[in-house]
Amino acid sequence: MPKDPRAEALWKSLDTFRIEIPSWGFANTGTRFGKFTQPGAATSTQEKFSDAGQVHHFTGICPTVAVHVLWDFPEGLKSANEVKGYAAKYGVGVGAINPNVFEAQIYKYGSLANPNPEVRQAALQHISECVEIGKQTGSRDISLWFTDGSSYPGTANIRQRKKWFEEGLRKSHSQLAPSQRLLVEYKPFEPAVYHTDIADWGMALLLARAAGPRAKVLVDTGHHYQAQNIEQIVTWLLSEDMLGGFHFNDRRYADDDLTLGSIDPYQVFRIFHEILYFEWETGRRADIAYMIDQSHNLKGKIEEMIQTAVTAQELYAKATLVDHERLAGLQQKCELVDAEECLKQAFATDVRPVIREWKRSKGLPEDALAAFRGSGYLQRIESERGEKNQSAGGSYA
Ligand code: RM4
Ligand code: MN
Ligand code: MN
Repeated sequence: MPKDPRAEALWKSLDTFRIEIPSWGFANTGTRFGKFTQPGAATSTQEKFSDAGQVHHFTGICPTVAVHVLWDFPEGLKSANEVKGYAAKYGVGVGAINPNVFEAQIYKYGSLANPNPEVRQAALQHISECVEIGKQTGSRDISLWFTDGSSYPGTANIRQRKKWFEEGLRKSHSQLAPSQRLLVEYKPFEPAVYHTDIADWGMALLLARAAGPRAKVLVDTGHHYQAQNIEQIVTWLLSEDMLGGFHFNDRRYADDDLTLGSIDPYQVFRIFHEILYFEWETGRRADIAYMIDQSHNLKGKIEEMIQTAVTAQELYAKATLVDHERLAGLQQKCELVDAEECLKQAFATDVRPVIREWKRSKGLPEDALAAFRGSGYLQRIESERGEKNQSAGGSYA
């Protein structure tokens, strides 16, 4: 461990920083117009876990994999043991459980807020099965994202739908084991384009509060309007003890699901900074699940996931370099230039030498991407899966 106290703090933060990767980041994905296939894309849950295991093997910081029920658990609860087996086989754990109440035909007009009570019941039933899956896999978080909303003015009773959501989330919360949490994700648009039932952090916050004490808000960094101050949302949720986790990704226009930090690394740094500043001020660790939610349509899937994990680690490390005590004093005296410089200096510091040293001490490769490329894994899966993937893509029409 280095002697300098700031480098020591950085080192300690590297020991604790972990980020969860999504199973769906390894399968073929595309745009609204169709899927682009990759010869090495995962074609089964087992393959997704195998690929995720590679990311953890080379980075050492991605020990869990978020899963989507439906895509990864074709037989629901009955698939739980099988999925647990894949996780163990490839050296990772099962992370957040993501229910899927947006693909089946019955959800055309919504799930928990569907005017039809039978559909609301079906959605509740699915979420309750996901809670059970979580108990079996030892997953802490049930991560809820809903497409519920409407696309034309006057077509939905928005207040009534809010009540249905309160009711559904309360019932879902009542099924949690004491160790489990519900995370409520928000998104202002898409696929509903006029109104979305859970459109922003304030709505997610109110619904999480209505659901119960173990429901928190999930911030997906791609789910905001242009120019919205995301780190302010983060600070408000922290101060309300309502920030449960993140879906990290970057965006240029809308919910682009680009590689973290590819467009605006300073944004990610500012989020980490606010979290670390909160921790310094309160003397307690913020209980936040850091997760990735990206769709790698064009880049190699495993390579991009490694790139993402490495970027997250570097930006987090930079944020630990902010001198909090000095910053607090400067803020108090309204010393604007020097206060801002506290952030800018930390952001400009090259943390890679310390991270390399930390990796060496953990027996990890210094360059995760190069080590993965040199391993031959990609060539192997491309030849194994190439044929299956050839027929997987194409247009939706
Ligand atoms: C949504 C949202 C959810 C994710 C789906 C696939 O935009 O971000 O978290 O599960 O995409
Ligand atoms: Mn998301
Ligand atoms: Mn999204």
